[in-house]
Amino acid sequence: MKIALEAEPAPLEIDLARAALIIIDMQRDFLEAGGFGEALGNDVSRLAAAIAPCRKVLDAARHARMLIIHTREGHRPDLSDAPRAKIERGAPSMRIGAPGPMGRILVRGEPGHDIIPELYPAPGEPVIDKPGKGAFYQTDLALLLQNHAIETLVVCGVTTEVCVNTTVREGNDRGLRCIVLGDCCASYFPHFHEAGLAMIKAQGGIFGWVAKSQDFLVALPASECRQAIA
Ligand code: TIU
Repeated sequence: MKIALEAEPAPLEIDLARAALIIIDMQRDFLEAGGFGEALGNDVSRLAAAIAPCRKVLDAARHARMLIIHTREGHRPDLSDAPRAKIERGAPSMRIGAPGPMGRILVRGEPGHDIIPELYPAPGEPVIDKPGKGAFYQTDLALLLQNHAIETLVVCGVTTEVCVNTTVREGNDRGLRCIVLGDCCASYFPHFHEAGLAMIKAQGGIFGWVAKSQDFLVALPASECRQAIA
């Protein structure tokens, strides 16, 4: 089923059977106090605005039976997949792997590494554990999208200018149509959020499109699109 979506720089049509919702790094480490985001000196409360819109989009996408993919940034407990240049930043007590109130910072399996309860993956929804900022780097995301014949990514998550932007740029270069739902993304820096969205949609949509979650929700059919088309 094809839907028409209001977006910038221009409206577009999406084949929902070939579209996936990808929710980037909505992890406790970024959104809650005591995690990686705070260790980097950020006000983590700035990310809270994205949670409710993401939840609405997640519910609607589940209802419409879209493919839904979650990502988490983090590293193996022995940090063998974390570059030294990434670890050796900031005060030693606040670095990746250091113990914090939610376990070791940005380490897989620790409470802080997991996705916030409001957006927790349902059974069967793939979770991509990524060592970098981009969701394609050193993961099987491209293979998974290829096997599902996905050509469009609807992108939500944090932070707008870091992992969301990096993933959109990676996806765009791989031939994917990337649509970022702006109000489902957030940054520790409001002006970076705005700039991050502006960069995507500038120059005729140089990396992709930016849309409002409400416009996506209105465009989605209430029916079971994936099964209807299969
Ligand atoms: N620091 C920051 O803005 N972001 C990250 O480190 N990772 C993600 O964006 N997920």
